Amino acid sequence: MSLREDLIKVLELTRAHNRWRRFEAINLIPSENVMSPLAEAAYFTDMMHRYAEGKPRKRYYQGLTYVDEVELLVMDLMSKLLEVRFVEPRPISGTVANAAVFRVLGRPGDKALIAPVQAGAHVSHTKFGTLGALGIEHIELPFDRERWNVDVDKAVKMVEEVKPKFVTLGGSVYMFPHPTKELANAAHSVGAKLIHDVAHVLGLIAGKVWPNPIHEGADVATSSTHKTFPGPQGGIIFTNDEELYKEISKYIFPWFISNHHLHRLPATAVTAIEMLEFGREYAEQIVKNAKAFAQACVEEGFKVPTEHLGFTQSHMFVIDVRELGGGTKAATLLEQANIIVNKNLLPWDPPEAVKDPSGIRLGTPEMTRYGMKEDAFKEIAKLMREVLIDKKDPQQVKKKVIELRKNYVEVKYGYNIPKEELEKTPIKIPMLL
Ligand code: DSN
Repeated sequence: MSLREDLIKVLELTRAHNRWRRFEAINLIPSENVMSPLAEAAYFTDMMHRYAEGKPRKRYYQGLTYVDEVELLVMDLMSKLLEVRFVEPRPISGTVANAAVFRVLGRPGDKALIAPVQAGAHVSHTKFGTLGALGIEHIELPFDRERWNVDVDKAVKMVEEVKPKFVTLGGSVYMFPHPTKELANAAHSVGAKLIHDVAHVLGLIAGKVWPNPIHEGADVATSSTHKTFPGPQGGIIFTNDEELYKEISKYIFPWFISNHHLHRLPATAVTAIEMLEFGREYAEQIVKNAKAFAQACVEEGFKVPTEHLGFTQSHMFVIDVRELGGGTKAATLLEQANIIVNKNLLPWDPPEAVKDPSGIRLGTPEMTRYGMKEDAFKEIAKLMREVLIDKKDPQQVKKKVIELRKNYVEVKYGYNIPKEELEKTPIKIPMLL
């Protein structure tokens, strides 16, 4: 192919992606979301080309007059939103946030207790990921399958016996709040720290529909900024512990980042302001939608293993699809019908089942952001039944999915670009559609 043909191809692939994911597909991946038009405009700035090592007003680079002020605003707005004293906004992802905290609190050979992998601990919490790369040993906390949560009594005993350097809660399959208070007390009694990774539920915490672990005794929380909190992809650390904050801030640069991808900052600030204004309404609707969607899935004939617990208190739930051919087949067929979900390990799966696990994981944040309410999610449950239970041709169901999606293309609970901003901007860069 000529360079010209390559150029046309890359632009066409990008267009095809944008059209598919913005206008034609229903995205149910619980770790994804979309920014508002104003946050997107604030993301696409010259800051993406600049460097800023160090902290605001104490940089190793010049040219950061405005970046410094924006970064300070992000810290201030996120502190207000999360009702904490200290926010470190420089990690470029949740995994980098975890790496920095794990490294400050642990050394090679130390032990950490984590939520069980099959029950949703993030790979960065484990010996297979960041914790392992730091040489820290992972030991899984006992899990109560009936309650779909960490088994508190056994976990407290384990903390007292193992005496780890830290305990990590939170994860990626996260329907019910983990027992932060009890494990913080246990950790503190043996001189350990409690880290809570709230990546999945940051927007729910901001909207006051999920407990804030820092208010429940966790020493430090880590997160990404693009799941239920609908900001740009990035990471964040927050705490009320001044000493710990200073230690983390001292080491995150140069240990884990040099530049921290500055174009994230204005978009994160816009999203924080949106969440201060609309966050409660948005978070409440996310959870209402998740409960109604899970209930509708059961009514359509799917197995939701947390039905006896009221399905979920968060933005997500899982379906056991073993009898429908397994997670890989189910997720593939749904994708052919333009319904995007994850395949996911369920608690009884061995780790090697990761390529074809028992479950699929579904979440409501993105489609709620596009304005879907409970009735729309009931429609989605019906369309999923047509594909997976009635075994209809996914290509036929896809037509109905596209029709449904047409009604939900504008981002709600966020800001549009004000007309006067559009008129005064000298740079006009449309998304390729
Ligand atoms: N947390 C992962 C997920 O839940 O999809 C992404 O890092």
